Amino acid sequence: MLVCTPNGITWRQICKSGLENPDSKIGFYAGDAESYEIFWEQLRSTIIQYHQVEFPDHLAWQPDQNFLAPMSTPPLAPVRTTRLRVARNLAGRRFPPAMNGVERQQVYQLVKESLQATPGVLLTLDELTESQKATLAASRMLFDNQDRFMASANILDDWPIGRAIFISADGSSGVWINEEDHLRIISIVPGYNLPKAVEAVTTLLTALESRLAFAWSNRLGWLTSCPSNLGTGLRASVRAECSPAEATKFRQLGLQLRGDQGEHTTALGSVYDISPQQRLGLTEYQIMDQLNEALCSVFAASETL
Ligand code: DAR
Repeated sequence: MLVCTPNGITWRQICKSGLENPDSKIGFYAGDAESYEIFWEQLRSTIIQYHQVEFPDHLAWQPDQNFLAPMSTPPLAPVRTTRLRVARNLAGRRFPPAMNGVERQQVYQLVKESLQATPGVLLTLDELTESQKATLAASRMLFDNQDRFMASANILDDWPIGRAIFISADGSSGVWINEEDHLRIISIVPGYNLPKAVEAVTTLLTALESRLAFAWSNRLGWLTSCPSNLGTGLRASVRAECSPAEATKFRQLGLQLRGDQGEHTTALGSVYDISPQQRLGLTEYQIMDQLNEALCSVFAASETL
């Protein structure tokens, strides 16, 4: 008898992207919250290995509910921008890998209503002018349908139905609607400034969570399409200029270095996107502290040379 979740999600659907893209790091995308329960034994080892956490099954881990405690960060000349990204999915709904066009439109409408009182502009991707696309791309707030891993996972199906971008009035933050998750809450601030990025992200997240319920499990925290974002759903990163020796030091400290143009890109010249990999089993503050410690130790050390 074919095993599937109450929403009809099968193991083959969860594995589809990894089967079609052997170079995947994870290879799985959950189609709903129940995927992590029904297929827990199949997913458990990947989650433990990626996040370097252990799961005594009786241990219910609770993320830090006060989200992000501001922290003071010193000026670091090599850092061009600071970015925080929080992933959330709406409770009780299928996730982007398993949605149809009607469901994607429904999520868009729910999020649109929840942001009505928040100063900013909401743009649907099917209405963007070339000029708006260029402006969003320049501020790294535009998303597209070019990721082959997500295409294989059916995350890009029905494109561009239900896809939209909310930009805050001051332009420092935004919300991607129906990208890899229902919500990606993003702040990008100039230079090295985690407190300002924290303030921008929490303003939007507070507005959203006052009207919407997010998919959560006591074992895994906030539930995301990709297991790599489970737990806090937080990716804290900087774009920074660093030498090959500094890049090696960051890798030795366990940080991920990506190209400057986003995931699956290589660095153009000496500008890297630098971030901790772990999102699960620690608080948002600990993730940011890990990034802050690494940046200060590597860049401060270089300044003394
Ligand atoms: N293509 C997936 C991505 C892994 C992490 N990044 C995400 N979720 N955007 C892979 O398994 O390589």
